Amino acid sequence: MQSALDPAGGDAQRIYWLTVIMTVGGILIFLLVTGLLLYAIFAAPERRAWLGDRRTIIVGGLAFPIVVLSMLLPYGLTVMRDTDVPTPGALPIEMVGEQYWWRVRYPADQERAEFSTANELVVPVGRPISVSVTSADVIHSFWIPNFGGKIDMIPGRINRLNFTAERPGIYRGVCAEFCGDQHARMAFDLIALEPAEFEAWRVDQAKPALEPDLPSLVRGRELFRMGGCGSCHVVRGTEADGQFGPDLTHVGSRRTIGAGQFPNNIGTLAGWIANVQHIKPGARMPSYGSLTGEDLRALAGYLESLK
Ligand code: HEC
Ligand SMILES: [Cu+2]
Repeated sequence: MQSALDPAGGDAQRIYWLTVIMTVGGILIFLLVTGLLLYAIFAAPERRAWLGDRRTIIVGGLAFPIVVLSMLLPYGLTVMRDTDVPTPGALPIEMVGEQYWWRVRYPADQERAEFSTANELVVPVGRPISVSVTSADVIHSFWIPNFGGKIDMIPGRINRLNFTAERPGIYRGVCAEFCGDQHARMAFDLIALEPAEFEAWRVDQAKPALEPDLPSLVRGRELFRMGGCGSCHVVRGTEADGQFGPDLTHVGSRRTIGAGQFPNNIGTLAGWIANVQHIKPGARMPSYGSLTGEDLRALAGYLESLK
């Protein structure tokens, strides 16, 4: 679900009402003025004489716009003042736009270690969130329509977006600034969880990867090592420590792969590994077309087991 007309957080609500009031108000005034114009053209001269009155001019041409505009201006300024306000105690999360995916980092706090994930921004409902965004390559733009404003991700600069999710749910976010071939395939999920669920998720994500417990999964891990996947991907707890691509430590727990492109399951994982340049041409990962079907299944099975 992705809609600016279904606000799910504080700012989005305010911006939504500003849009509604401006649009409806604008339409009403447009209809009024058009009505008067038609009346002035078509009404009999004796009947429309009042239109030329001094009083009509003062009321319609002076008083009306002054009253309307001096109400709208403070309203608009108040919305602006109340929008994107940093809240003390907000949960900090960092996101980095990459061609063509999203790196998401949860910094350490007193109790928890930091960890990274990809293409999923998981937040607790009811708690203010402060997302700092930047980019690793070109300018991207971070936009979750249900949560209000979009914000540019600019290399070498940190921008912030503050919001609070009001109800649990999954909301789609997109890159809103053309950033290369696969710009249109650069999406992510904002997943708003109840606070307790969020805590459980966070504890799980901070853990190192699960040890494979089946021969086929052990084989999958071996293929991952031999294929050099670890030069671009981290799997915490193994020797794979590449920083270029998404952190795969808990890739099996994610809803989608490829920045929101495919549902996450063993079939799509295998398809991704063998054909990434076919299904997301220009993505910065090579296709591994020469793996046998059996190896591909073992490798995809291993990734899928990384919950
Ligand atoms: C040259 C660096 C590089 C190598 C080598 C590489 N990858 Fe990737 N991988 C990437 C990048 C970059 C992405 C993100 C692409 C995108 O979504 O646009 C990615 C995405 C993925 C994803 C999807 C993750 C997600 O959450 O969306 C999986 C799964 C994956 N790679 C598995 C592998 C496997 C398995 C290997 C080894 C056979 C491998 N990769 C080798 C760079 C690499
Ligand atoms: Cu982008």
